[in-house]
Parts: sequence; structure tokens; C-alpha cells
Amino acid sequence: MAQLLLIGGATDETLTRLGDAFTIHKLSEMDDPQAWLDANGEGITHVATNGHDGVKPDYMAAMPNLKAISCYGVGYDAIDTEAARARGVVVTHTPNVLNAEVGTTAVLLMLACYRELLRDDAYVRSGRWEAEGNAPLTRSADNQTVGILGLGRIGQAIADKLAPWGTEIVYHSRSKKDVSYRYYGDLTEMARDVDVLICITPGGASTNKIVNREVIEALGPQGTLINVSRGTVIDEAEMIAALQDGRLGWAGLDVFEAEPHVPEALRQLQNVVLLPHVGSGTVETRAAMGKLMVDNLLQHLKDGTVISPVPECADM
Ligand code: NAP
Ligand code: 8YV
Repeated sequence: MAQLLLIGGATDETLTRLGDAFTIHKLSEMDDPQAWLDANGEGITHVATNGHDGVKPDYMAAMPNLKAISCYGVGYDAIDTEAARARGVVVTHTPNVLNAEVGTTAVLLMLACYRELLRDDAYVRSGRWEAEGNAPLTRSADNQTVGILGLGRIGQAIADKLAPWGTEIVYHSRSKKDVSYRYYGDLTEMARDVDVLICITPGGASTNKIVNREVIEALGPQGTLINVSRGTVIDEAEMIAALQDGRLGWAGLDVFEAEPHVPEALRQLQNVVLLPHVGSGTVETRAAMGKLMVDNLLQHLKDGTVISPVPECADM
């Protein structure tokens, strides 16, 4: 049987399907993964991993016969795809099956910020409603201008989901898309013109801290910043400072620079809604992602082709 290295967790369904085709070696059960790989890595031909753990370069180097890496997640910034490609290792990911779910998460965060969901929930639980009367009014999320940073698969799903709120959608990306929304070649200029900025680009070097102090200040005291992309896309220290002193109004965040660590200063703020990277985290969507992750491996084992390669490996 072919040998597979499993990095991170997997559902029973995933383990059963993989176990029918591969001998599975679980990294999580190894006392010293690097030592195990140095001794046994030669036998590994396939890796199943996820967007958080990726594959460390030292692990890659210890698997000379590796042929395919399947990533559970659409974002693959934790995998060095250029190094993999150079070695003839194809990398796959799970696009599209999570678009709607991550779109829902972005809208959920935006609505929670506008309608002060957490504040009002606390108002009821604490007894203040009964003791002090009606809660202060909130802002309407209707008819806002929303700038999408990264109008790709998920960005489009977010735009579609916002339509019933009468939202005007504009966007920034490196290239103009074939859509009717207004395109901004300059991110700061877009931030200046919108009520909400939603980040949904990939992570990695090209997007590192592109939401910087200038962009944050352009969004301004009445602005709302939503991040469902990667924590690295926003300069987190600048965002926290701006939220603290009122230069930025609100933030709804699913992802963080050094997650699962979230800075204490951010956790103390009342003008933020914080989620533990659950953009795609429903039973249904995670099952669809797991299925595609396994399907890629099984197809590769069968005939050497894959279903959803990352763009860098599309012609392999
Ligand atoms: P996609 O279809 O490839 O879309 C990415 C968009 O970002 C494209 O419009 C791209 O357009 C733009 N972009 C890329 N680099 C850019 C840059 N340097 N500056 C400005 N725009 C840039 O990807 P997707 O499937 O929508 O997924 C996007 C990302 O969402 C993933 O990579 C992942 O990091 C994140 N994600 C998070 C969760 C979560 O749980 N929170 C779940 C799923 C995905 P141009 O190439 O024209 O710039
Ligand atoms: C997952 C994600 O939580 O797909 C992505 O890029 O960030 C999320 O859907 C993650 O990749 C699972 O490891």
C-alpha cells in the first residue's frame, strides 16, 4: 500500500476513506516527527495537511519520493508551492466548496458590528435591560458601500450575499475583473470611499500588511474593517491602536497575525467582534472540504492526475 503522512486532524470519514487506499502515518502521534521522517520519510508518497500546518520545509526535505500534497482548505500560504513544483510534487487545495460559508461569516461579522450584537446580548444577560430600560440605538447595515479587497471566488460570494442589504459593492485587486462593480487600482483610495472594507485575499508575501496605517486611517472613525482572509493581511498593531483611539470605528475578525494567539489589547476592546478562524467551520462545509481533499489524493493514486491543483501546479 502507498504511504501517506497525515498532518493535523481528520474526521472518521476522512480516515476511513484514506485508510482504504493508504497506510496512514499520523504526525500527531509521533514523539519526534522530524526524527521519524528522517528514518522513514523515503517511503512517503502522499501528504494530507491543512491550511494552518502546511508542510514544513524540513519535513519536505525528508520525503524524497513525495508526489502529492493535498491541502484541506483553499488558502495554501503555509506550503512552499514553488519548492514543491520544482521537485515535481503537485499541490492541491479545496476551492469553491467553501465560498458560501466564508461569505456568510463575512456578512455575519459585518452585521454583528453594525447592530452591536455582542453589546446587546450582554445587555440582556446582565439584567441591564430590566434595570435600566432600552439599550442604545445601533447603526443600520442597510445601503452601505462595501469595498472588497480581493474579488475572487469568496469575494464574489460575499458580494452576492450582501445584495439584499442594498449594498453598493466596489473592489480592489491587482487586476480588474469582468464585473459591473467599480474597480479601484488604489486600496487607500477605495478605503476612503467605503463604509466597510472586507479583506478576502490570499495570505503570503504579496498581501503582507497591505491594510496598513494609511488604509486604516482612510477607512476612518466611522469605518468597519472585516477580515476573513489571513491575519497577515492587516497590520494588527496599527489596527489595534486605531481601534483604541477612535481612528477606526469597528472591526470584525476571523483571523489573526499569530493565531490562536490574540493580543490581550484586542480582546479588551468593545468595538470588535472576534471569531476563532471559523470562516468555513460548519459540519456541512468541512465535510465537503474533507471530501475534496481525499478525492484529490485518491485520484492521484489511481492515475497521477488531480481535481483541484493550486494555480502554480495547474500545468503539472
Ligand atoms: P481567489 O479566488 O484566488 O481570490 C483571491 C483574490 O485576491 C483575487 O481576486 C485576487 O485578484 C486577489 N489578490 C491576490 N493577491 C492580491 C494582492 N496582492 N493585492 C490585491 N488583491 C490580491 O481565492 P478565494 O478562494 O476567494 O480565497 C481567498 C482567501 O481567503 C484564501 O486564500 C484564504 O487565505 C482565505 N480564506 C479564509 C477562510 C477562513 O476560514 N477565514 C476560509 C477560506 C479562505 P488579483 O490576482 O487580480 O489580485
Ligand atoms: C480552514 C481556511 O479553516 O480554507 C482556508 O483557507 O482558512 C479555512 O477554510 C483551514 O484552511 C483549515 O485548515
